Amino acid sequence: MSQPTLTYFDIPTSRGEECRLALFIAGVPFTDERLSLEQWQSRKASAPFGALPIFASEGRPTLSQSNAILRMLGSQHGLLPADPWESARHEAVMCAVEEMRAKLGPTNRLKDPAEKQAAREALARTYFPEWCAQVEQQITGPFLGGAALSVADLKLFVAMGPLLAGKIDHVPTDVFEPFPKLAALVGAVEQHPKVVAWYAR
Ligand SMILES: N[C@@H](CCC(=O)N[C@@H](CS)C(=O)NCC(=O)O)C(=O)O
Repeated sequence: MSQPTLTYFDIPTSRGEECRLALFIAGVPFTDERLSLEQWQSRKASAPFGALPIFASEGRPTLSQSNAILRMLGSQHGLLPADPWESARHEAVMCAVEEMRAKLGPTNRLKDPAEKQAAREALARTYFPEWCAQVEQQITGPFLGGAALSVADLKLFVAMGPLLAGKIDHVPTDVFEPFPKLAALVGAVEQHPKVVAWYAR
């Protein structure tokens, strides 16, 4: 049986990266397929929901939607709690990350610099403090559910790392200062030996 394939763009951020990290940490040998935008155009129509990442495994229908892929990998490989209620709580945080991306993502596509700045500053003033406060309340520490790393931690790390590091223009890092558990979680994932190993490859 051939190894499964995770298909995404060749960028170290966002939804595909969190799936690659989960596969690597779980120790699953996989084909890390990275598409250029041109290659993607010819594949888009065949993707289940017209978007990446997708995860293909022999004998199974191709899986789409990052949270579904993460949930499946998490349940199969001990990267989600065994308790269904606690596992659903982790999934709720992953859904919250997708909601946050739905707010931030459109600002990436704004062409007018003044418009982009205004949109990002508005998110920094109102949306992010509220969203982070909600997520902060969910974190046991250091990881979401305590000592064990989960796929929800990987998703928070990939989504929040650039924001906490000040890499997103017009979203100042002091927005995140009132949320020490969130910062500690992102730091703990970054220092996890398997995450370090993934970025050292
Ligand atoms: N809800 C989907 C969103 C997928 C999504 O928007 N993927 C982007 C990349 S992160 C994409 O494929 N963009 C190219 C396109 O839509 O053609 C998920 O969580 O996987």
